[in-house]
Amino acid sequence: LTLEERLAAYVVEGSKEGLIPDLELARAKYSPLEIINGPLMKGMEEVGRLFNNNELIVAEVLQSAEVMKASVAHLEQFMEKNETSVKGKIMLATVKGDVHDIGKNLVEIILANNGYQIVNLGIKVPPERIIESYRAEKVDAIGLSGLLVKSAQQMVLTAQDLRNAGIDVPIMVGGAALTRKFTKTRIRPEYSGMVVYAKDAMDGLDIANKLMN
Ligand code: B1M
Repeated sequence: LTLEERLAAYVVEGSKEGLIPDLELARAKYSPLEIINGPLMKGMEEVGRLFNNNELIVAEVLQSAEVMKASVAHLEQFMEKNETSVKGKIMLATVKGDVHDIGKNLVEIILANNGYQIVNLGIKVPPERIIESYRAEKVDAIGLSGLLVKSAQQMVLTAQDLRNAGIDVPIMVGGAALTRKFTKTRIRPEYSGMVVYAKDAMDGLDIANKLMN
């Protein structure tokens, strides 16, 4: 197998044996984000496909997630950091009913490395907790993540609850089940502030930079 194929295979097979040395080899050729968005994401897509075909069980997908998390944790130290002054404070949450957090945590790393203070509320976060934390933390924007189809609908409900609580700071939404169109036609009309769709973590950073300007 080529180096790239091996990296994808660690994720698919949920195996960490040899992972770090291969990540180090990859670092000679690619930036940390290129490694994550390239071969590692390719492995995750394959995991999603196999899982969908009932060729993997949840316990196996969990091991794949562990490999992805270990890779991101290793690569994080080599990511570019632009520590200027604090550009803003952003809250992140995976919406109620959803446990997927690898994407959200990647967004946290990228934003934190680029001057943002992050309040990460974790997974399965109900709207009440977002509202409560917003009041305590006074963040400049709220980021919602969700990978399940039902999470897109949960974002609509969350936006409604935030609006009803009188909150109107910009909301950034992202995650696999979401689209720009759904964001525009279904979430935006339910909120009084801005609602922006981010397709990946770098897009999230671009959006945050625009919002804070
Ligand atoms: Co689950 N899962 N999972 N899963 N899982 C998916 C999402 C699924 C598509 C797999 C499939 O069937 N093909 C499917 C959803 C189906 C649907 O709703 N249409 C699915 C399912 C069904 C489930 C369960 C219901 C399975 C079960 O129990 N029977 C269950 C759900 C439990 C729940 O949430 N209540 C479940 C559980 C799990 C694990 C726990 C085993 C594990 C998660 C571990 C964890 O996160 N700690 C897991 C995994 C790993 C996946 C797949 C394989 C990979 C997700 C991932 O981490 N990708 C996934 C299939 C897939 O996506 N290919 C799948 C890598 C990550 C970096 O990408 O999160 O997309 P992603 O983030 C991207 C962008 O989306 C964006 O930036 C990131 C990249 O830069 N982004 C944002 C994300 N959030 C953002 C927020 C932003 C901005 C950008 O601003 C705020």
